[in-house]
Amino acid sequence: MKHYLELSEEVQAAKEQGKPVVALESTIISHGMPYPKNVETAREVEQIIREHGAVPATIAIMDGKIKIGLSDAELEDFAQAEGIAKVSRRDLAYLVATGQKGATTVAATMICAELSDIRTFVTGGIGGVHRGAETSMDISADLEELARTNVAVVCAGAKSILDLGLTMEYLETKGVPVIGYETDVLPAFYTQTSPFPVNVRADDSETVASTLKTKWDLDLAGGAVIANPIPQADAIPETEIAAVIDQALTEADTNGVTGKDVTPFLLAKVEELTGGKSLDANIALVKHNAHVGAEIAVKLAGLD
Ligand code: PSU
Ligand code: MN
Repeated sequence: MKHYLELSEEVQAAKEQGKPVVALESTIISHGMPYPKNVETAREVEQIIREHGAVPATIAIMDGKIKIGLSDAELEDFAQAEGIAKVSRRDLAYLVATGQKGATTVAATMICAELSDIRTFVTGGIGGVHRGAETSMDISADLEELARTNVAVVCAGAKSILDLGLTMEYLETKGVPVIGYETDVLPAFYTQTSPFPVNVRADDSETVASTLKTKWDLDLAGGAVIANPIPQADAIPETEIAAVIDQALTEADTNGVTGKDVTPFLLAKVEELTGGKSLDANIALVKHNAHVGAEIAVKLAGLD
């Protein structure tokens, strides 16, 4: 299996020295943000992780390999190239086997992180149960992955393009801890709060790290959501974002958007309708997650 993995020199060195490594996804780069802010953000996020004592590993598929850690030129390529496949669990083998480029979602990044023994993963938001899922059955594969793969995902909750209540129910059923980082309620990506209580609250990275270590020591398989609210200064007022999301959802419906295209369509539409304000918020929250995620990875490494 290991011959499918290709670690960057930086990640390889970190592994040999027992330094903490933080995984990062590539779908957020190729399908989640426009060029050039996508690559600028990717670089800044990697830098924040280094400044907090961990090593970043952006994960993507290319040349028949699962790349764990991308070079600057590879990051630039994933940020610019058109038509890169969005890779979730079911797509992974085909993209590797055919040597095509693929950007990994939360689900696929978790799989690849676990294969390379990385336990902490930082992103913006996870996929979830879509509104109307009772008829569309559109439930992100990210949730099933959280149920089975041993990687903690540091995020700013999930966007209210989703049904956050059903998303929390699904995670509860699947036994996935949702740890609120300095919060009692699930953050809703652009806003610090939502009406939905988290599972447990942690006010420091030690508590998160020891909870994760204990979970895995007890063979409680699966990941965890570490829900870290967007900084207040970067949040978008609830009423403002709610109207935009409603319009984006209507347009997705009118245009007949389905399957894996739904989330990228909604992200781009929300950005367009807020005149780029949502993108600024998105960048700010990912950087904040990088800071918190690196601290958790450092604490976890200390416990091992
Ligand atoms: N939510 C965001 N930004 C993103 C995504 C979700 O706020 O970039 C991406 C992630 O890669 C996530 C994927 O894993 O979308 C979920 O897609 P789907 O809903 O098709 O499972
Ligand atoms: Mn979907």
